[in-house]
Amino acid sequence: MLLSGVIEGFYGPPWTPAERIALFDRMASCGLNTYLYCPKDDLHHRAIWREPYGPTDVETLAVLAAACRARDIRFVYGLGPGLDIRYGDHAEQQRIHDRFTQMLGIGCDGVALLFDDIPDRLDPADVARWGSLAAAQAQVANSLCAWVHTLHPHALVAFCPTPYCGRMALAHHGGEGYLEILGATLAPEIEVFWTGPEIVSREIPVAHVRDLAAILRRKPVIWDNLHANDYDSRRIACGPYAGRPLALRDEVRGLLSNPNTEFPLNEVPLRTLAAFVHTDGPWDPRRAYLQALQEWRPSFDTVHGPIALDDLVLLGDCFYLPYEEGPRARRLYDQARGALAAGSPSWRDDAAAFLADGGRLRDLCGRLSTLRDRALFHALHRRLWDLREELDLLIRVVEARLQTGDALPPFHSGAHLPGTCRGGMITRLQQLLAQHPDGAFTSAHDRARQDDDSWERRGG
Ligand code: GDL
Repeated sequence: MLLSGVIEGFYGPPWTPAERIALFDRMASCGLNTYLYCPKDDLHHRAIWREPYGPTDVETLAVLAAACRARDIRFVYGLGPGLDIRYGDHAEQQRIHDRFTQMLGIGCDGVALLFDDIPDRLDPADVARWGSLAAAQAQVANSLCAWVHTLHPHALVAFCPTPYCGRMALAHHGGEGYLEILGATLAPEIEVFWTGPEIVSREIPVAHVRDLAAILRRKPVIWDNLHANDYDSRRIACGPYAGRPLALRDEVRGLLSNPNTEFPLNEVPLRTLAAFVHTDGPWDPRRAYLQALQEWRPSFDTVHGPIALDDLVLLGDCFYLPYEEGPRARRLYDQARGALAAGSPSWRDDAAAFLADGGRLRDLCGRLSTLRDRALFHALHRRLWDLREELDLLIRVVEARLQTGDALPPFHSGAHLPGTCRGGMITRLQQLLAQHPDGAFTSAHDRARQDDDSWERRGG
């Protein structure tokens, strides 16, 4: 059976127990079967992995395990000892077993050893003993697997390699031949995670996965970061599960999504993943997205009444997928660009269209502050605020242009003073480098110098 479901494996605040129960309900209702617990910022998962959980945490995890069991969902517990483990030290292996004894004891039915995002070098004693990082890690995982299977023959055992995507493998992250050594030495019953060609993969082609499977000597479990947003606090990934052909389902052992950090924002990612897993085809991600938004819409009830589906689509399209906005957002962007373009013969048409659609979206962002579902509002709030602010500014500029004629006059607004508008250290640092469409960064020195001069003139 294909493993399908959710990885709580992002950086940032882990989900609350109540959110996880809501997750399991959603998973059960749409037929997702596996949950992997491994929030990077559960201190016991990585930073203090050697320390056993205290009784309160154990009780919390036991409740989750029971909730999964009641819904026929596999509860896999993941441990990330890679930041500082000494692979050859027997006591370290014992500590790993101790943690999993604790977790298997509360009813989890799968274990995972995760070696992602760790230093890719070995302690000299381990180099002498194992020869490579891959061999050292495989040995720890094999010993865990053998031990777990003596106690629980059907428990899932999974492993995340240090190079976990195509780009890392090409860069020989983890050492020369890491994946080949892993494929040859890791016990065949251990599942291996993989995020695709990239950490956040726009597409995961069948050929890519087949090549990998040949090296690993097993089909991978996809750890899908398509909907993760922990790497950029201004974004949400609310678009559909996309960029993966249906045929991928036959090439992998599982498809698990590591989605948005804010739990309430994951309705579309989860519903469309489930639709992808279960559809008899054909597969149309946009259709699945529209369907999922329709199902999500009741949560968007405000004190002034419901939100129209059309408005929700426009909003969702602004927070779509990592590499693309949805079509309605793209249209809005083109209208705004056209309305500002110098010498464009159609700028007035674009301006009118932008004022209509942009104004609607700006007002919607305001109205959503009265969402009855306050958890949803809190999860959305910062992004809604940012979007509304930028739209509001653009609307004022376009209105000023419409009044003065063809030229775009410099626009001053008492509500957008330098420093309070797009200010702060992070913005200033971002402005030091310009990124080009091919991904390259170059110095934005001249621009930054102008900013610095104006900063100094303001007495900053
Ligand atoms: C990663 C991390 C993951 C994080 C994600 C998105 C894996 C295997 N590890 O590299 O914890 O949430 O990127 O930022 O994906």
